[in-house]
Amino acid sequence: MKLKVKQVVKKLKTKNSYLIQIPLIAGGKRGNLSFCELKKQIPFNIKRVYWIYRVSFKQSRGEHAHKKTEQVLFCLQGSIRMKLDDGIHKDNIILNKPNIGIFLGRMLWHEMKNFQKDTILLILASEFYKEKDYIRDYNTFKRLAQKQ
Ligand code: T46
Repeated sequence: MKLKVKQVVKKLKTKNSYLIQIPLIAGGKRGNLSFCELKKQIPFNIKRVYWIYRVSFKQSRGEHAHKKTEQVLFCLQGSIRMKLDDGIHKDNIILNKPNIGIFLGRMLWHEMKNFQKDTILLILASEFYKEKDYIRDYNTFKRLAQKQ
């Protein structure tokens, strides 16, 4: 599924990854509202939604890649640093705006760290949870990534 270019705000160095911008309806005193829709901002059928919260600053999460699952992550509140690695290129970005998401495609080693207090990370995923889809060993990931 190809996204319209205007929603892709920034391509990243790592393969299979980019930042997307979703609408932000600023309501003044009423506050803000953002949304995303299938095919417009989300390039896959969403099978699963999960969220990560109450993570301490010193704790790293992720540190794996997915064989098949594609995901879009939104930092709804707070801030995190995301480190991406496709086996050749690396990216290191801060995610801290509720209307900016990051698309993570297949075979992308990712780590989330530096969770600020009260950070809430929302993730939309293309597949149901299956541990077999994870590559949790970095050397195995490197070997498989180089074959791609
Ligand atoms: C990812 C990053 C961004 C489930 O049972 N169902 C689920 O849908 C998920 C996501 C996890 N789990 C279980 C598996 C583990 O026993 O919850 C436990 C913690 O998962 P994990 O250590 O993989 O969490 P993170 O934060 O390292 O990674 C998560 C996702 O698992 C992963 O797919 O890409 O967030």
